[in-house]
Amino acid sequence: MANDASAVFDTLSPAVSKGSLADPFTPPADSALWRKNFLLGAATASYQIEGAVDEDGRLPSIWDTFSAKPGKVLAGDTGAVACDHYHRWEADIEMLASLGLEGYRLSIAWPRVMDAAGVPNRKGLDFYKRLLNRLKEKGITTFVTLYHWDLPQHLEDRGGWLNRDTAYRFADYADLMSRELAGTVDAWATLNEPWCSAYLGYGNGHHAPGLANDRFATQAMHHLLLAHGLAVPVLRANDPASQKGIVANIGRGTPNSDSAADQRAAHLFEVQHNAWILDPLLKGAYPQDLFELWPGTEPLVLDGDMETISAPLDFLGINYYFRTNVASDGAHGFRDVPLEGVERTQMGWEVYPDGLRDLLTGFKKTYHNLPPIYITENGMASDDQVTDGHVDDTQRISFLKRHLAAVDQAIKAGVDIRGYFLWSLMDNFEWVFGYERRFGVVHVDYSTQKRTVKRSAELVAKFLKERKARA
Ligand code: IFM
Repeated sequence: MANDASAVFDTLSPAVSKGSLADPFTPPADSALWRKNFLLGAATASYQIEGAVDEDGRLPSIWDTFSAKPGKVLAGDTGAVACDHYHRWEADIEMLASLGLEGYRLSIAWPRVMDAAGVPNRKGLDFYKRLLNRLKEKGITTFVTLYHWDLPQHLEDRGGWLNRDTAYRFADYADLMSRELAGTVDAWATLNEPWCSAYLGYGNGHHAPGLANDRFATQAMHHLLLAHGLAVPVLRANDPASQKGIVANIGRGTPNSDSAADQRAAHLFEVQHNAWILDPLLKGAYPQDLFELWPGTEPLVLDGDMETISAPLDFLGINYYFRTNVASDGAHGFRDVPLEGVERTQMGWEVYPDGLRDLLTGFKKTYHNLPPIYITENGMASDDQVTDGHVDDTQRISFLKRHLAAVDQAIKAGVDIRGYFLWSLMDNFEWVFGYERRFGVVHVDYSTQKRTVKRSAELVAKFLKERKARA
């Protein structure tokens, strides 16, 4: 669904809109990206942009608690203000539309819309209603994620994702949201990146709630996937016209040598990052190799759980960022062996577009029931500065071009990929890295909240305008 914001394009950098700058972004003429129905949008998440953590009845989330603990987040940053999107949402939607972006992926803050007894919080619900209605008025396709890591703290106080009951509370939350928001959401994603919630949150403790135990990680994952499986039929019943799916981050692991041990290490890396989530969803079983890596960590699974988890999906969201080069650790697992002389981003992550193509084509072979795919996140952080009112994010432009070429190659190899969302619409709270790492295609000055469209966004806008003109 395209929106009509071409007039605003003319307010962008004059050099780009007049075509006097070289265009290092526009895909080649034979790229699938030129297809009008290939959705090109941008993504954000509630805790990373909204701020207003104490307003209108919002309850604390595990990220409020975690980021308040000394030493957990770089520079002691928290999401208390973030991009102040809760107050600036109208201007932010204007900006999104002005770029001609056709899709917007956002998430709902669970602690903003429901209290501990499950009673709806009208003020919180109204915020999302206004936002989604405005997006619909603008003709923007809406992808709504129900859980992008901001678990209500009161649920964590009762065990969080280690407690099976949290999965049932999630289904209640999905019920409320889909009854309230039906008709304004084109696609529902239950969870964002359960790998991060389970492993970083409960396995190594780097993320909220900060627990570190492999057994916790596998049990938390099971309850997260169960929550997803319980929510899907609820969403189908309440909002039949929308698509239902889930978003997984995927990782490419490559072997450091041809040795059988290193090949096995790379396989185990991908089992831990990809198959741990995709096998239960698409095959109805956990990969047994996972328990070779983490012996004795099999989760408690009740009768019927795997059927619930593996109910058919309308789409699978894929988030991809980098690859990891690994070697055998000499025991059951793998260890990272960072490659020298490769291109990296501000995160230190290797730029490796082929990994996206190779994983997607591999999934098509592995999963015969692979649903249509949206790339729900892809992008990079760079230390962007505003100079004379402009941000020249050269590395990001090249990164996006190369990753979109990888998507095009996967489509040509037969993978059904329907769209791509830039991560992120604007710089935001990058979890444990706070505000230092800038992933946006729009720069945010956190002292003034001024937004400055980066050159990458100008070029995406220029391409979308050309595509629209040709349609
Ligand atoms: O910022 C995150 C996002 O919340 C989830 N996917 C990865 C992004 C970059 O780290």
